[in-house]
Amino acid sequence: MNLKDYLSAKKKIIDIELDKYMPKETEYPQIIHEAIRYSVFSGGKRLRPILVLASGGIFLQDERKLLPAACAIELIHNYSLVHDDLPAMDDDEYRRGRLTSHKKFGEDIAILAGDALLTVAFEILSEEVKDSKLALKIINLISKAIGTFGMIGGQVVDISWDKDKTELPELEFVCTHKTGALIAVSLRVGAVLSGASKAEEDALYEYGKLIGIAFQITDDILDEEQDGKKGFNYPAFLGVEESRRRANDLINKALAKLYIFDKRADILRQIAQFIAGRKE
Ligand code: GRG
Repeated sequence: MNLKDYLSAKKKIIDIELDKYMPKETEYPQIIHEAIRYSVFSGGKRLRPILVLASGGIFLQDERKLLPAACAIELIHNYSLVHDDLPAMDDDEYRRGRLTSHKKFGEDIAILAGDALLTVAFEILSEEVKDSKLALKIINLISKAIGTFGMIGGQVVDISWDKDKTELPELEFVCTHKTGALIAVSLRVGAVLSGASKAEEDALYEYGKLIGIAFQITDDILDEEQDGKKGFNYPAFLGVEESRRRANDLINKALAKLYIFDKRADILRQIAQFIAGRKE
């Protein structure tokens, strides 16, 4: 299957599954259910859950075992975007081409919608990963990836850096933690759920870390090239050309991590190439 077909087929499966987990808009108190559905079903690429499926898909034919965790990770991603858009953080008016949650529902509901998305993710993990030992392991891995030594830590450094003092290592920290940690754990979760060996799990996790940084660098390049947004990002430090070179270098290193796998990892190889060349 080519990558475009794979991505669109998996996105459909994930959307159907997410719909099952999200309370209906008619459920009381309606406003919060409307707000969480508004953010979740607004056209995200579903990259992280697709990475869970692609990683686990190396070892498993039946992806039903992977879907709850894949959805939980997507919900966590959506929580992070809703909170990141708030006036206290990035203060963004639009996301995925529509009003951000706080612009549409007010700040109070947007904060609660983010909280609800994070909470429901752990509800899903604790209920739907049927092997309780595995569930505990996955919950632990994800909590670490999104906590103060992971995504939240990256966000803290991102919002608190000083224009005149920021150096490249801080930018790298933001990149690996804010963006990379959730991407990397997606690969790891797929591996753990599907019974990969420790060496296989480690290889996939390393691949995830590398594509996670490359993903952020290409995001920065797109911001600069398409939206003219200037910020403390890779193009600002290194220029567009060097940033692109760095992203390609990371992708090559990520591809090298997959050498232990046969053609069942081809989708991950294609995803890595896609990240390097992405235009959205
Ligand atoms: C608020 C705790 C907290 C954390 C926020 C991830 C994050 C941390 C903020 C997002 C800021 C941002 C836009 C970072 C750039 C990289 C990135 C994560 C882009 C969005 O991910 P995509 O492109 O989004 O996968 P879609 O819309 O496809 O789901």
